[in-house]
Amino acid sequence: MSGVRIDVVTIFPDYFVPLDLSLVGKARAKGLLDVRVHELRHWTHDRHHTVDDTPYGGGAGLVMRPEPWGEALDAIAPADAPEQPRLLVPTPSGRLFDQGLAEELAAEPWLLLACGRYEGIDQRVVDHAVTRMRVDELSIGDYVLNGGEVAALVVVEAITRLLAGFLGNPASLHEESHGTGAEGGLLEYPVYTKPAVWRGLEVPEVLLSGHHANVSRWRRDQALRRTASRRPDLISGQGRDGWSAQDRAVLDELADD
Ligand code: JD8
Repeated sequence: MSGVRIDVVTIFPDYFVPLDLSLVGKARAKGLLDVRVHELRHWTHDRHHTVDDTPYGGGAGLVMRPEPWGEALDAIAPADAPEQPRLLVPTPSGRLFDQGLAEELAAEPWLLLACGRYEGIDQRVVDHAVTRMRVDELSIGDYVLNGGEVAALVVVEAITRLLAGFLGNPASLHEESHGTGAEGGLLEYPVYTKPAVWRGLEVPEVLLSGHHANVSRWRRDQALRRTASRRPDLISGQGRDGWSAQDRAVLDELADD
C-alpha cells in the first residue's frame, strides 16, 4: 500500500468508524490512505485492562499509565524499524493545529495519532518517544474536549483532503480559507446556486452577469468584508503590502465604518 500511513491508538476505536465513510473511506479504498486503528487496552496485562491511575502530586481525575503506551508505540513503530512515524498527540496544551500544519503533515509518509483520555497521558510517554521519533503535541482549538479522538478525526480529515488524487478538482484547494494559496488567509466569500430567487431572496446580480472580472472582484470584496468583521486577526496578520490597491480601498472603507 503506497499511500500515507496513519496509525491511531485509542481506548475508543469506534470513534473512528466515520473514517470508513465518505471521501476518507474512498481515499482508503483508492490506496491513498492506510488508516490502522489500535485499541490501547491490547497492551495491558491485568484482567481489568487498566490504562489509568491516580496522579502523582494529587489532584482530581486520573492519568493514563505510561506502560501500555510504551508497549503500543514499540509494537507499532519498533525502535529498529527503518523509518519512524511522526507522533501527533492531541492535547489542549498543544500548538494550534491550522491549515499550514495540515499541509506540512500531509507531506509525511507515516503519522501516529495518540488519543488520550482522563486528565491526559503520563508526560514520560512523549519524553521517551522524542528520543526516536518526531513528536507534535497539538490542539485543534481553545476549548476543552473529553479526549483526543475528536481532534484526531479533525486532523485526519484535514490532512487526507490535501493528498494528491483525493479531490476531484485540486484547483479548489487554492481558493480555500486559511490555505497558503493566493486566496489563502481570507475567509470564504458567500456562495449561491439555483434558484435565482428563493423565498423572495435574490442571488446577487453580479453573479448572474457572466462578467468574470466583476464576479472575482465582488467575491474578493466579500471575502475581505467577512474576514475584517469575523477574523480581524487574519487581516492584521498580513502586512499592507500583501493587499492590492483595490483591497486596501475596501479595507480603508471598512476601517472608516
Ligand atoms: C486530548 C484528555 C481531556 C484535558 C481535563 C478534560 C485537543 N482542543 C482540545 N481541547 N481538548 C483537547 C483534548 C482533551 C483531552 C485529551 C485532547 C486527553 N483530554 C482532559 C485536560 C483537562 N480533561 C483538545 N486536541
